[in-house]
Amino acid sequence: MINAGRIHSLNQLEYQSGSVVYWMSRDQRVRDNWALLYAQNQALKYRVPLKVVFCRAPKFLGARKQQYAFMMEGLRQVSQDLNLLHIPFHWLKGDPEKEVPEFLNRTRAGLLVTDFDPLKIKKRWKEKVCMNVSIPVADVDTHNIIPCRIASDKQEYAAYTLRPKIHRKLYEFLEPFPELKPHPFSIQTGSADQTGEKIGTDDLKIKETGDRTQFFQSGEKHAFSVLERFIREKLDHYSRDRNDPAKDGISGLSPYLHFGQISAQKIAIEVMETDVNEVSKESFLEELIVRRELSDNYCYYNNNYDSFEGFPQWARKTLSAHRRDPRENIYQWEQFENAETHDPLWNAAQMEMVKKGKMHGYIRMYWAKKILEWTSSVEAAVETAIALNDKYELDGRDPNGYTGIAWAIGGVHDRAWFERPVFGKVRYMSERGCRSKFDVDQYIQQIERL
Ligand code: FAD
Ligand code: FO1
Repeated sequence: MINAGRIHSLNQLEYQSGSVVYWMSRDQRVRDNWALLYAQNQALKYRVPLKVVFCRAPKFLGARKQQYAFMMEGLRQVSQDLNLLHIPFHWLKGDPEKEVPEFLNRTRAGLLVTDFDPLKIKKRWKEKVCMNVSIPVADVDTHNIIPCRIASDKQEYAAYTLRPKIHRKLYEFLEPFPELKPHPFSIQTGSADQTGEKIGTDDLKIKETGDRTQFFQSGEKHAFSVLERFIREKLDHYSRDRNDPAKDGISGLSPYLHFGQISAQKIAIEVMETDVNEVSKESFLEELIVRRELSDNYCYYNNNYDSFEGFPQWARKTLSAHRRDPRENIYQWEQFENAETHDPLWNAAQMEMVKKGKMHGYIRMYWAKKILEWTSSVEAAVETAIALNDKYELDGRDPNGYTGIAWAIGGVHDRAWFERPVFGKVRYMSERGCRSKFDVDQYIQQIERL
């Protein structure tokens, strides 16, 4: 059975008749997907067909071909796996606010299920869809282990205020996933939506060469092989190596988690079952569960998650007091994008993101903080960091990114430190500090060799 805490009605309408549709968006997977499981259990209850629909929006938050190519490859595998279970997968293309209601009304659907997402753009999409359909709509939080709305009913101050709330409810929600069943009620042949227009990636003009990252292979099956390799080869020394960009010590799971190709809950269950040393397990689960759910909490409860206004009062005050401090260097967009600053470490981080599509987690903190140091205003820094992050990161356009940037530049979920120019009391990071933590020259050489 599905824990009712995961299901959230978006309108007060009752089911009358018609098929059940799961509008897949954030959680692009067949296995371990509570939204899909809930949609099937409603379709079985009403003895009606179950359909899955995905609407490809143009230019989603600055996404480029690489990210679309990765996503579409994963969705192609999803559509194949669903067809094996007699669950048709429909591609829509265009503005979801228009295309989704049109699909539901045309096919006379009776119930819409979608997946929880704290981003403003998704809240807007769902509001508009609800205004244009007259059927019950529910969203299911299948991205978080503890559903975001259940973990906390307000914006949390820091990890230490959310952690106890998470740990108190973890065992209630950390349940194993039931299997999805082959669906017994299928649509009559020739009915209105049999067409289910097939959209490949041809209209995105994705070239096999430059437009696909060769560092990450997309899809649910590959996501599991990345997890298995992480558990087998890296988890044991994760707490020792996770902050060393010169080592390959982190999981590499974020692109798969971002596109929902693997469930964080499944990862947590698999990791907990291993007999790896407790310190590394705890350190990984802290990132996977507490830090990640803290990002959803920040974006869900703070509409200014992507701007200076979202920062805590103390940070806005101290950063404003230092607005007029002279900046030693000021760089323009092209100099950042092309990694042409005076700092070889920063340039290497930027090049890692551009070449691999994924910058090492530790260096993202340094990378963002230097953008604050080398732009003319805090607002320009936030805008530049978000734009670069969402343009080049495979795992970009994600609550973790907006929150990570707000942490680095605006002290969100952090505390005040000793005051200094430009940063005020926001935590500072220096190249010297990095040199005391890891082999900076080795990292730079590795990136140059990419
Ligand atoms: P691992 O260390 O193996 O972590 C496993 C998972 O735990 C990650 O996939 C992620 O889901 C979660 N996690 C780890 N660290 C964090 C964190 N600090 N905050 C929230 N969740 C975390 N993450 C993104 O997914 N997309 C982004 O666009 C993004 N931008 C960031 C920008 C800045 C300035 C900062 C400081 C952090 C950003 N992060 C972002 C968070 C973190 O750096 C990445 O999630 C992590 O590096 C992904 O690599 P991994 O899965 O190999 O990491
Ligand atoms: N979700 C959609 O429903 N439709 C899209 O066309 C779409 C494109 C897209 C491109 C890049 C990317 O990183 C994410 C994209 N997503 C899309 C949303 C994604 O699945 C996540 O829901 C959010 O980015 C994070 O919450």
